[in-house]
Amino acid sequence: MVMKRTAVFLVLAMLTSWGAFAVSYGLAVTVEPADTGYVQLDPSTVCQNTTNCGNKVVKAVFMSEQCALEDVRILSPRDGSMFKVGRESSDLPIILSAATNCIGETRRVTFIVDDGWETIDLMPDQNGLYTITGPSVANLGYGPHILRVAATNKDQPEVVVEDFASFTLEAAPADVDDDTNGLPDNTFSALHMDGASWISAAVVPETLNRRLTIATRWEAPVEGGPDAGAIVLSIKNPARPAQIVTVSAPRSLLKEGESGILIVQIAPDLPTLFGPLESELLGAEPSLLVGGGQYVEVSAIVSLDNGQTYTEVDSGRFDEEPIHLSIRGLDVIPGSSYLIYSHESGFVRHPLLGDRVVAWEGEWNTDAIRNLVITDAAMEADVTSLSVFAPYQAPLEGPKISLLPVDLSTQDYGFVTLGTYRDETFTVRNVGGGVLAGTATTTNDAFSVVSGGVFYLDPGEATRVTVRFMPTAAERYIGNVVFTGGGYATIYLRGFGYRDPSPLSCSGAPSSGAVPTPGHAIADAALMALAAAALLLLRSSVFRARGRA
Ligand SMILES: [Ca+2]
Repeated sequence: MVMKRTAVFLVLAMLTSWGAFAVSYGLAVTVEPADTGYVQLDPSTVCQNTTNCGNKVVKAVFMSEQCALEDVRILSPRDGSMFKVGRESSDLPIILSAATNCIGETRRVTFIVDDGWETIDLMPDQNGLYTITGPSVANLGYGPHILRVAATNKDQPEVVVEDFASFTLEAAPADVDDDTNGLPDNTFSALHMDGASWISAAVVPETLNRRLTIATRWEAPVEGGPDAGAIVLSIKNPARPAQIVTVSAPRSLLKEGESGILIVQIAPDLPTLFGPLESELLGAEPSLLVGGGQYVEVSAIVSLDNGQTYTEVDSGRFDEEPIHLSIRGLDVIPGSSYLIYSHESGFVRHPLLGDRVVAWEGEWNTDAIRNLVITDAAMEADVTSLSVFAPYQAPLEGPKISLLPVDLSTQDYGFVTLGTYRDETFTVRNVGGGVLAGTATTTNDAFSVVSGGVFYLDPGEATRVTVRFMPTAAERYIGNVVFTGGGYATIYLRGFGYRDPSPLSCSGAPSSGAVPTPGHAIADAALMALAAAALLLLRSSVFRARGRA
């Protein structure tokens, strides 16, 4: 409830002194209605000792309306939630969120789970949302649980408002996510009612990192029905304890008769989020990821027939009612230059593979980001288009070259049979701003740049440079590969030429004739072509992603 600010009367007092005598005039302040605000003296320290007041004019300043703390709402897990937990995800913590009606005047919010676990949050986000990490699924155990929340007002007298929510944890059968991509293969049928939620931590085989997913279903608000507040999803990687990503969406995003599911996925890198092949479609990253940053994919799907058919929520709805994104646990300094970028991605439903999130071609941009706020270790913004989001350092002024991995200083080619060769590939990245125009050259003829020797890199863009070692004598070779443009980088190269007594026994081709082509390269190319064809098939059978706002 918002109290009406009315009046502050009599805001002046005069304090005088003559020599050793002091006279003070008392202050009389009335705030109406009573208890809706408070008053401070300015300067606040004046005349605490009436013998040392001097000639001073003191004014009383109306500081703020005092919010009457009447309401604390548990937003996650919502009352009645049923969590389905994907396989191998039992170490995921349950994230607890609550909000009060007194944004900015709530002193603390205390969360208690099953009367045996308790913690306090003192740091709400910009929307007044208190979010903390609760016990893990394994700690809680499957079955029903009770969450209690208490909030305390900033000003005296302290008021505690309590609220309760019950929620249930359930191990999802393996066939709910048959393809193990971390999403239910049919999200609506897995989450069949309001408040049903999904969490999983799928290991991506190609990167061995975990793609964390949380999703929850909600129904459109009903005329005259209870307003259950925002839909809030928070997720945290147990391996990165400080980092919590929270996404909150207004319940009214859905129109009459609609059911919706909000989905948040996070990963430490793009190949983990989208898969190695899909992530190649994304445009070059604009800058370096902020330390402690993660990639956050947000999707919202909607159905008018209880999940029989569904599409993504039309992006135009977020213009009116943006979604709030908070990324905590970042190495940021308040007031410094950081940006949240987004890049198009989409939610698709494949008849064989099931529900999945895919990357689209495009560019990273800041078009969908509004009201970016950088606070201690956190970045928050309202977003008007759903896609993948990431926190970046502001691009540097000039181009700057960097090698990946950054600690690579020596490449040892080992023993290479005469007449054959060995290739090694290095990644060069522009970690500055502006275009980096550069070259890669070698200092010994036994080493040669066979691809990527000239590069033009936009900020954040990377390229691969392949250097071949092809010895001509049975001896030791040393050299360097030197990268120029946006500074200078070099890698020390070494290798041995080896005279094989039986020239056909090993990895290489005969020395005469065409340039040898290792057989596995052909196999790789065939696999890539197959994968690309599968991707095209996938794309042709899905609905198209949302446009940018
Ligand atoms: Ca799946």
